[in-house]
Amino acid sequence: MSIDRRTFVAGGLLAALSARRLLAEAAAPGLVRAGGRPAPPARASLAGRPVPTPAQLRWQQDELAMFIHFGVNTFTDREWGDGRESPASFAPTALDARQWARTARAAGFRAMVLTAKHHDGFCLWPTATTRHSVASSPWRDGRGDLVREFVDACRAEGLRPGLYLSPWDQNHPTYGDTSAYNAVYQAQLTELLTRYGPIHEVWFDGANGEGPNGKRQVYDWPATWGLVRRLQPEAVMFSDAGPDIRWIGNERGVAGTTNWSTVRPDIVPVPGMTGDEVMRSLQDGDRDGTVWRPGETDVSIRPGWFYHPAEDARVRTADDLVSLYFSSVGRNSKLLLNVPPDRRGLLHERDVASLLAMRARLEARFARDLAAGGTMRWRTTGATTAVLELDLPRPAMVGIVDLREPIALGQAVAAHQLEGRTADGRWQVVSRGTTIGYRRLLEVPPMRLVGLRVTITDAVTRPEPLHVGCYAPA
Ligand code: FUL
Repeated sequence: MSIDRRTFVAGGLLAALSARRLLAEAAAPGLVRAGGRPAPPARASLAGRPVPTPAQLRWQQDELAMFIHFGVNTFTDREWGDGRESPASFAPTALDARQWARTARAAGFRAMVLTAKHHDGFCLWPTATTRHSVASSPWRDGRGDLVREFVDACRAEGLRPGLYLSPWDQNHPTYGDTSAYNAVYQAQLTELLTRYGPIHEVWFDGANGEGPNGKRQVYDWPATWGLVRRLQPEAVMFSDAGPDIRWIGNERGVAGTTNWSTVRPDIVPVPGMTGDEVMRSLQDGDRDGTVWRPGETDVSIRPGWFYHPAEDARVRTADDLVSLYFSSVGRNSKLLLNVPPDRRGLLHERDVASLLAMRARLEARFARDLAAGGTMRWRTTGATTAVLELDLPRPAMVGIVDLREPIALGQAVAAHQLEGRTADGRWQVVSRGTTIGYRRLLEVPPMRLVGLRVTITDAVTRPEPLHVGCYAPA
């Protein structure tokens, strides 16, 4: 049921202490500061390399965001509507955005993104730009505002809210009449970004199909991005071309094993481009990138993005979800996991069960850092090489190694090797890899170890001390 959008879219030494403080902040439960002041910008950077803004850093540290696809498609059993749906079809019987947010929070998510409008053009808020919205539906007698309920639920549960506004609109009569529709689209964005308080992420896809009048629309990305910056300077904007967060290049939930948060903006200047070099840059980023634009991995818990009763038996298992976590968060990305509400307007029991089981598994896996209390030695061995040696406080079976760079200063490591030391004092190579970034989770063959060594064999600039965590095998 899932549609691959590419088939459619046309077109000095930082003390180890401060690294640890950065990580402690990442883990701090008080992280969500909706409406709070932004942290001061990162002062230092690695030899002039790009660094994240405070908003990009927060976005990454959230690790897990829940994507909510909900709208007329939920009721017509389609993935893409065509804009001719009757607003009367939008009739959830027991909608409770708080249940979405409660589930998200209980499952360890820290943000949520709602489809305020999908390609069919139906708006989930009462907009002045069209009658094709919840205001014409039977839900809450036409007085409902789902964006409001969503944002309120996020805030009540301490989650950062985000909104997806599809530029492709198969309902609006002006679509295809370029400047008229661009004005409508900007008016919609303005409503969304001025009525509901701080919005953390604004999500743009690149789909650009025909409108009801058979005409093709030319989007004005610079104006759109400029408007978001002006109305919500602390929001991050997602699209293939960012400008803040880039698409990871597939909808399978897999980031590149090489994943730079830096990109060359000339390779993907606008959303919706295709080609090998575009896909490579989305997936891996660019070692010589001049802009900080980390990758977001969006994937659904079900085959489709919208709810279909026939897919109730095809919800991803907790094991699948844990493996998605490793292939996204564990590869310097963020996981935007779609969990579509059903026709009641609730997350389905099966999805909720998988999410909570995923959380229990992740907590069990990362319950005890076997490196805590050990001794760490960091040594630079050349202009772009270094070695980190860790003595575990006691011998332990190790199955997962968690490496992190202090990315507030940028991303440096291009190649690394991991060795484990056994009780007889021998070192054995357990893995070799490329980038590390915010977080690199390595599943290694379970071994009883007394120490670990990470050798950085290549970097774009002098690397800063890494954080290393070790966990027992699953
Ligand atoms: C794509 C859309 O075409 C899909 O329907 C879905 O919303 C996905 C997340 O983005 O561009």
